[in-house]
Amino acid sequence: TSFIPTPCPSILPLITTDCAMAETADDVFDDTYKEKEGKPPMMFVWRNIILMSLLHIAALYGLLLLPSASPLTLAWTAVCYFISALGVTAGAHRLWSHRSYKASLPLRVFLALANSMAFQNDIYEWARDHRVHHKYSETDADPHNAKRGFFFAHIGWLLVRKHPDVIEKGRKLELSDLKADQVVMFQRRHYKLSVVTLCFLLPMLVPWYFWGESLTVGYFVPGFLRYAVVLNATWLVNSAAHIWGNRPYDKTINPRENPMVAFSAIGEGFHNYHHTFPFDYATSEFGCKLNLTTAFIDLMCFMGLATDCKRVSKEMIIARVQRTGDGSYKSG
Ligand code: ST9
Ligand code: ZN
Ligand code: ZN
Repeated sequence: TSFIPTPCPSILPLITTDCAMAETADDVFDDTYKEKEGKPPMMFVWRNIILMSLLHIAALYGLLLLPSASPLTLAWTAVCYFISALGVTAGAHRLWSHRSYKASLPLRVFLALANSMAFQNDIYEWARDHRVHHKYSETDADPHNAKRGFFFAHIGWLLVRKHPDVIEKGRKLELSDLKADQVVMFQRRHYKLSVVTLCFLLPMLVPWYFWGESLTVGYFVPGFLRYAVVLNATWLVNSAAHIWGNRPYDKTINPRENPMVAFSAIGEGFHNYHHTFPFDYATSEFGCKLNLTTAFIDLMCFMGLATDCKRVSKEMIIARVQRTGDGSYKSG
């Protein structure tokens, strides 16, 4: 594995060595930022409140339609869940936000298409918000600051205007790697069309065309229900995994190890580890355990489509556990 060692801007001398392997330094916590005095007004975005409510009503209707869906449609729904989840986990998160491995062009194209199926903002915007989340975690400059409570971290942050510090700090991030990636920029240019096609039309039309499923079931089950479940599984990483769980690697930060979240988010709930070592491609010490995304990236490496997976050494983990862990560490 080859690294381009980047000087870590982190302030804690203790963790400087831990992030010397990082390829982007802008996902490392910066404790020089000081929140401004006073609370800015909470400005509701009614369009989003209405659309998110309608989405969840449509998803509930999809739940009611589940008994009338054919087994093939249910299997297709699971396939759509897995593909769209990978577009977020292996794509927007581990590849584009953290640069924790390298992906060939065909894999990047697949991940960008899968990402549009997940409809969670385009990759550029997602990665920019995510880097600012790591760098200013749980401050006013964090888009889904978990100190503002479960609801805000889960969905509330998408229903109000952003705190001005999110935008101010986000504008200073180093994003040249994203701007230089033609796949990322192509997806951004054609985002709306790609979402309509991949998040809604494709999931609905495949069951209708290939095995005669009704368009209604196709629209509400692999369409809206799957979309809403993937969204909520993702949001649980920001809410539940910042609130409930152990902190074996760093007890001074809020993100936690939460196996339930890891299960639903195909490997992304080991959040205390991930915020401690954001450049690790597995986002967990334990490889593929509860971590289908790591299994997928390993498969891509085996097929020659991915390389340079970054990993933290056991010695570095143990040293960190002894220095900052909460005492709950289990090595397996
Ligand atoms: C969704 C995203 O759900 C989910 C992300 C979750 C992340 C999870 C991370 C956890 C770890 C990974 C786990 C993965 C697990 C996956 C499991 C799968 C099973 N920096 O945005 P605007 C600029 S999306 C720099 O309008 P407002 C911006 O460029 C769901 N600049 O802010 C613009 O400038 P200009 C569907 C920034 O007005 C200006 O500011 N989508 C930044 O405050 C205004 O931008 C939605 O629901 C930044 N960070 O509105 C849509 N941010 O004008 C949601 C902004 O120059 N979004 N700027 O271009 C919105 O409607 C709005 O963004 C808003 C805020 C209402 C929330
Ligand atoms: Zn991350
Ligand atoms: Zn987090």
